[in-house]
Formats: sequence, C-alpha cells, structure tokens
Amino acid sequence: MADAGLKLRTLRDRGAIELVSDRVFVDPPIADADGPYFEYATTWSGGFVQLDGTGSYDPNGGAITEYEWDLDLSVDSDYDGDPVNDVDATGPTPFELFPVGQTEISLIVTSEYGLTIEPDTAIVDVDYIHVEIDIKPGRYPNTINPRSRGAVPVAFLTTADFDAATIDPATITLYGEDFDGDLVKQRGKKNPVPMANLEDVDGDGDLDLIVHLDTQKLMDYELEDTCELGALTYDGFVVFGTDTIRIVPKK
Ligand SMILES: [Ca+2]
Ligand SMILES: [Ca+2]
Ligand SMILES: [Ca+2]
Ligand SMILES: [Ca+2]
Repeated sequence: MADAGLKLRTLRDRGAIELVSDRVFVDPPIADADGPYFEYATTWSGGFVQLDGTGSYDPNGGAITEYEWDLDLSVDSDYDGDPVNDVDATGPTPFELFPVGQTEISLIVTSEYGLTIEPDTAIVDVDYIHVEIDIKPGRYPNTINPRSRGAVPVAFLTTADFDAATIDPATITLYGEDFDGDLVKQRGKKNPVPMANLEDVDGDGDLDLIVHLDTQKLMDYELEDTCELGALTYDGFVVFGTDTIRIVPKK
C-alpha cells in the first residue's frame, strides 16, 4: 500500500495524473476559421488572403497554443492519401496565396488542454474585378481588319460598382499575358504614354476609359471570336472583361 501511494504521488508530481484526467474531462478547444473570405486577384492565377483564426477559444479558459490550417480540402499536400489533414499554414492569422476560384479550407487548434475534435471549415473566394468592355464602342459587330496599321478602340465601362478610372492603362493586356501594356498604342516619342483617355462613351453620365490597342500587336495572338482583356487597377488588382470580335478578312 505504501508503495502504491508513493507511486501515485510520484505520478502526480510528474504531471501524469493531471494529463490523463484533462484528456478525459475537459472540453476540447473550439476552432473558428472565420470566413467566408473574398479577395480580388493580384495576378492571373491568384491573390493573397488574410485568414483570421483568432475567434478560436478554449472553453476551459486555456490558451490556444497551436493553429493548423489545411488550405485546400481537395488537395493532399502531404501525400499521405488524406486531403483534409494537411498542415499548410500555422499561426492565428496567416497571409496566404490562393488560386482564383473557390477553395475550402479548415482549421484545427490545440489548447494547453487538448485538441479540436471537429475542424472548422471556411470558403476562400478569389476573383477578378469583372468589368464591362466594349470593343469599338457603340458599334457592332466589332470587326477588326488584320492588315490595318491602326488601332482598335476599346472602352472599359464605369458602372455603379466599378470606376474605370482606377484602371492603369499601362497594364492593359490579353488574358494570361504579362501586365506590361504592350498592346496599347503609345503616343509621344521621348516619353511615350499609352493612348488612353477618360470620356463618357456610353452616354450614361460617368467617365469610361478608352484605350487604343495596336492592331498589329493584337494580331500576334491567336484571337478567336472572343477577346479577353485584362489590366491592373492602380492599387494592383486584376480587372477582366470580354467582348466579341470578328476578324475580316480572314488571314
Ligand atoms: Ca488539403
Ligand atoms: Ca494529407
Ligand atoms: Ca462594340
Ligand atoms: Ca459612361
């Protein structure tokens, strides 16, 4: 008996008994992945999103000691056969790159008393700023003569949700291409600037952006019936719009 009592005290002194009883009796911490998250893309492929797991808590008042995020529940990033158990990011507020589209993520947390039983999930949505564009403003169909040495005017329209003046004309390009504005005709020899100006092309009372695309540079690309154009806003977010074109005569 003396031996048993001594053993119990020794275990308690080493923390082993508290550890066992905590696992059995305390409530697990609650993970809060927050969300849904939405951000505009800053490249054609994605954008950075600030996650916030600080709503997670331990009902016993313990500190949260670990945050483990799986940043895509459809991707098995640690190659163990399970797509929902990855630790892709840690910490309460990771700032992470997500692809364009919707991604489901999850968070589990560990407190000084235990581990989340159910992970909390959230949706992360990254998208372009979708804009209305009008190739050859006010005219249809939007015919392009591939032998023309001139330019194709394109209007980026201002709407209730979007101010076309926020677009940097020096970045206008085709979908998937670098935002180097190479497509836009330049004016001025010494310090060339893109041919772009603000005017109300659709007569709705707000200023739209008109740019002039170099027809020959446009013809360097394999264009079909749809022209997909993009640009960056001055604060670095991707805008995207499409319009139909008809190339006549055919090359
Ligand atoms: Ca995963
Ligand atoms: Ca995995
Ligand atoms: Ca048109
Ligand atoms: Ca307008």
